[in-house]
Amino acid sequence: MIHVLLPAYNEGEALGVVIDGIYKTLGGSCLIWVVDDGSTDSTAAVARGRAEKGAPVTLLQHGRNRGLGQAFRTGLGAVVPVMATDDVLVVLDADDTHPPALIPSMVRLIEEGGADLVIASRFAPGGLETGVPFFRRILSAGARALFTFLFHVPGVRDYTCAYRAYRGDLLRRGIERWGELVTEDGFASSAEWLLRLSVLKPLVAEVPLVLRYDRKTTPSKMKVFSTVRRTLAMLRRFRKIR
Ligand SMILES: Nc1nc2c(ncn2[C@@H]2O[C@H](COP(=O)(O)OP(=O)(O)O)[C@@H](O)[C@H]2O)c(=O)[nH]1
Ligand SMILES: [Mg+2]
Repeated sequence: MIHVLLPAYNEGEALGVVIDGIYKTLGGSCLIWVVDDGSTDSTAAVARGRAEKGAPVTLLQHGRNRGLGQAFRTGLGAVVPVMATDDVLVVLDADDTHPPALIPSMVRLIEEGGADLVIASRFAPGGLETGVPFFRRILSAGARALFTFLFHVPGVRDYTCAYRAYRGDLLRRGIERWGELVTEDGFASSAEWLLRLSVLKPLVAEVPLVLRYDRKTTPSKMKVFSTVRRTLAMLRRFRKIR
């Protein structure tokens, strides 16, 4: 079974397209978990509408906005307990910039034993970013250099893209090791999750991601300066506890 986790905060305009793309790609072999994090737009209504039409969507909701990391924790808390060892969890943005067409190749790498963790990577050969503001490109390139320097994880080029697939067993071992895979509340949570799993020495593979930022209809929720600050603090803490 493939579980797909979509953290969504005010993604009403994009979420329907994303769910339809996933369902078209995977059909009945998936369960889609939407974490609506206190959205004030149609996000919840869109998820419910797709479920009523028969798409395998489960809606998890926070009463108020609690941040991307808390959405990941809520999602992990719901999904991991129902995952079999070789089930796969795929996480992607709900803003229609992460093409669902990559999911089958990511899942195949895990099912065929080639990987425990697969990253849709902007920095793998063939990867590309379209429409990403210059400043954001500098940031992700800078993050890549810093992470590689401090914590090089074999197989990883893209440490900050959240579009990934995880083997159920890896997630379960990670939770046994750490209690929580995610403690950060904001966007630093995604890198934290990867670093925490890295101590288990997973087999990591990347597939090239063409990040379609030019398709983004909803505003970015990333607070750039706070993300940089929190990421640096997370890295300092991780050095001490790993
Ligand atoms: N649940 C939840 N999801 C969020 C929050 N902030 C952002 N997201 C989601 O996380 C994903 C990444 O945010 P996005 O705006 O696409 O960031 P960007 O693509 O890096 O500019 C999207 O699916 C957002 O809806 C939040 O506070 N809570
Ligand atoms: Mg996005």
